[in-house]
Amino acid sequence: MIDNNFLQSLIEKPQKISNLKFEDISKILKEAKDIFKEESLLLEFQFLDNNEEVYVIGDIHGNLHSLLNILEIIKKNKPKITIFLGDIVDRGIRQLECLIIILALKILNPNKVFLLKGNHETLEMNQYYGFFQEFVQKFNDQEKFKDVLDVYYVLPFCAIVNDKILCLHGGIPEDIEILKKLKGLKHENINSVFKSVAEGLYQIIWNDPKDKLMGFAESFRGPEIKFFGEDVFNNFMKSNNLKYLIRAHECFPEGYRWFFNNRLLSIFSSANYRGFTHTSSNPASYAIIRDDKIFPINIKLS
Ligand SMILES: [Mn+2]
Repeated sequence: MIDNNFLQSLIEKPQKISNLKFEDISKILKEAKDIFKEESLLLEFQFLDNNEEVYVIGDIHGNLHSLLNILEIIKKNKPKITIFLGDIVDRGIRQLECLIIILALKILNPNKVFLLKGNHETLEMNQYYGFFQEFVQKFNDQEKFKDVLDVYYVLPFCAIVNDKILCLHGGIPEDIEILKKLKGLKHENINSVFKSVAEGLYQIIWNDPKDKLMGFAESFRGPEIKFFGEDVFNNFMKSNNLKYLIRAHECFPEGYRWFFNNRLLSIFSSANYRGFTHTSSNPASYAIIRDDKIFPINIKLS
């Protein structure tokens, strides 16, 4: 067990994280992994009290400044639970700090803080966009990155709040049955159904909504990744008896963006995002779930 005061000190003074030895980082990764692997791949939360709030946080991408601003808001407003939609690392300048802070929060509050898998919680993306190189350069050993991958490997893929609100990183997959297949399934049981869920899980972390599109369409992001239109979105939601979808994965200059008659909310929690071709001046955004409704918020950073 890691000392709670030590974890708390990392959250309060993130500058300590870059001086940690690998042994400390490894302990945090392993303890977080042990918690995640006991969770269902589809998290389900029920709140009976309508005043209880869930905060949903989008991509962080190594933006420590945005993350610390969000944590201040959480500390002040005390939501019942907080769900991070993944993409914690890559691209930003404080990637290890962001990952370790969120894992420390998870270890300290396993029933209040949740992390879903994004497309950047993978080796391929980390090798291409920087976190793998940063980590290996710092700790001088490629093998040590395995501890990070062990965490990625057991992360849940989606969460449903009060049977009505689905949260995930990218979008709905073509497989309309995927949620039924994942229900109650833990990572250790995934082998039995892996073939039937693999493509759906991949699309959950990669797909994007698109206005004025019918059906699914090829995406510029890569083979097997899709755009989805309002008609297939409505089918998926109806078939699964869902009201809203909250997702992340895309940065919009205005902050959050609604799609499909205000039933899909897209959030992104890394302000002034350093994207592929240029730096955007977007505000960081997040969502609050209260009384089975969703409220998007753009943050003014301090
Ligand atoms: Mn993403």
